[in-house]
Amino acid sequence: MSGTRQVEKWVDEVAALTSPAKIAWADGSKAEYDRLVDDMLRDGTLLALNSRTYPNCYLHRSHPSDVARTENLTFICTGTKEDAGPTNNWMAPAEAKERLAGLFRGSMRGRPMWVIPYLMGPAGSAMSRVGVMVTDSAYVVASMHIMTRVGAVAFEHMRSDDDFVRGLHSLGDLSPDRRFIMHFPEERLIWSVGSGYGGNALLGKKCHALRIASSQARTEGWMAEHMLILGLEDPDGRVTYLAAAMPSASGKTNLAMVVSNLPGYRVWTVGDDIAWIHVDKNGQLRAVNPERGFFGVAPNTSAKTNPNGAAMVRSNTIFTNVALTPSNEPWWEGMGPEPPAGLIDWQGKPWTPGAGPAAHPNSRFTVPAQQCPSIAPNWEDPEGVPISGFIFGSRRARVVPLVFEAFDWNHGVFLGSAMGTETTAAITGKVGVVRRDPMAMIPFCGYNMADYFGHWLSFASRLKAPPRIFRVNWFRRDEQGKFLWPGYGENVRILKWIVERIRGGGRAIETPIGYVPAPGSLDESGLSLAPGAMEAALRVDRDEWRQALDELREFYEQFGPRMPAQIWNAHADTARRLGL
Ligand code: GTP
Ligand code: SPV
Ligand code: MN
Repeated sequence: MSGTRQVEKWVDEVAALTSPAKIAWADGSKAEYDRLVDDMLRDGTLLALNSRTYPNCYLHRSHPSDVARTENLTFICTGTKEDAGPTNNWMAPAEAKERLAGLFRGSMRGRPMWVIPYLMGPAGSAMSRVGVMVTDSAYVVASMHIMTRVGAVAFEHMRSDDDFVRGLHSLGDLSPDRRFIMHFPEERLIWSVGSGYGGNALLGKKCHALRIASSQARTEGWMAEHMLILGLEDPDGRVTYLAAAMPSASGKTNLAMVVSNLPGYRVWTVGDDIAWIHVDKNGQLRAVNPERGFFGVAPNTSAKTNPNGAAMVRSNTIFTNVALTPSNEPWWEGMGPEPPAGLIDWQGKPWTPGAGPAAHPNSRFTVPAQQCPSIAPNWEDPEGVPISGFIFGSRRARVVPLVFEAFDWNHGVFLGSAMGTETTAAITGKVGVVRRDPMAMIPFCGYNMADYFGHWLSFASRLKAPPRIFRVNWFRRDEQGKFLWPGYGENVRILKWIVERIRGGGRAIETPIGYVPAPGSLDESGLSLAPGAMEAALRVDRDEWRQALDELREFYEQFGPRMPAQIWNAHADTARRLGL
């Protein structure tokens, strides 16, 4: 197989740079996947797991210094620094290419180079987009098989000869000193070298479907967001679709497939990480999941916390950096059973209790979305699903109530822009530090974030009825540091209130920051919270918010005059309502 003339031309250029021993075009077939797996079992890239309890499941161990996204090595290479904005690393395109050409030159010598044509989004959808990725990693090819739609289907969706995102990837020597993840949004081009892990290397995901796509979406009038998509079915059988942005390792996968603790309610999964959202001809937002699989966090996935997640990874799954039991089964912290004797840690060494986590905190599973028991029957509908509400969630031990609703669209965009979160193991660096993460997009916005806020604001006038916007925080803690809210399956109670608000009915009280559930309006049937816990989870603390607004002012100021006036106005209105 080969693609259009433009594809072939680019592949030739790349091959001239990287000098591979041969070029293999991926067709996305099962035979090809099986061959890749066989090769990787032979050379030790994969280990076969217990074929009785985990059929067609494999374990991969990445290089110990290559276990999470490296944001400090990730760049947006626009013509001007201002177009990348103050929250992105920037390098001039010519300089970036010169530096990386040095690393790519001859990097595939003696080894095969795969060309992976892939489609992001359902077949037949006008919202879907094409990429062509080149890589020297068999693990990446197999992962792309699971995460995207690989093969001829990609070429069939090209709207012109050069309608594809170019992605060049090489493992290089895996040294963080020679690792770069470079984006050229103006050329729809990605160059990634020196990492074989996750969002650094599976270029269809963060690099294409978020960083390049967000820039493309701005030009074309749609949205590329770090959001799950779910449908909440109520006891009358009505399904309301919501999209929720939450930072990395902060609950999207869990919420997207949550098993309801409320009788009569059920959640259908459309996507767990990325949403592409368009305005249809009736002024309604419609979302598709550009991905075909889940690359989800393993630790804390259990039959208790995430029964659908636990069930779906029992076959056809590639695990990366989890621990291994003596019976060749994967194991991670929070899985449920106690660690068995003779456990092997994520680096392949014997594990002893007290020696730190056996599975890497950012260990993950890669699994076809189709295997999720709650996958929505219409998850690949080319028209997408109609979005009635947006949720912004983050990890905050303090300040942010369990749930509240924005006054209107502009206020909701302000709340999204105001998000802060405690960092997780999904990125290298310190865990648990509060940082600004507007719309959970700080690592993924391929252009100036002030312009991104402006883009969000621009939808109000294009929509018949803009979706309601909600803010959630499952992670608020009490004085002793304990979570105030049990989370997981109980989060359906919050979804229920949100859908009641959207459909009319759910009761709320007005506070300076938005509408908070009125006492008794959250369904607490069958739930026993500690006395006072609900009040504490919903409380709006004036002093904490005053400080938050100060921090926010500092964050906004770095954007200078590019910051939309509506955001500053919402900030000022909040201060005024707080009596400041
Ligand atoms: P990315 O794939 O990195 O974008 O992350 P994600 O947002 O899909 O994260 P995921 O759902 O995998 O959440 C990962 C972490 O959040 C795990 O440690 C979970 O246990 C924890 N988590 C998810 N939901 C809840 C919740 O409701 N309450 C609490 N306390 N923890 C949660
Ligand atoms: C995230 O970090 O938000 C992820 C995992 O979804 S990765 O694909 O590695 O970026
Ligand atoms: Mn993510």
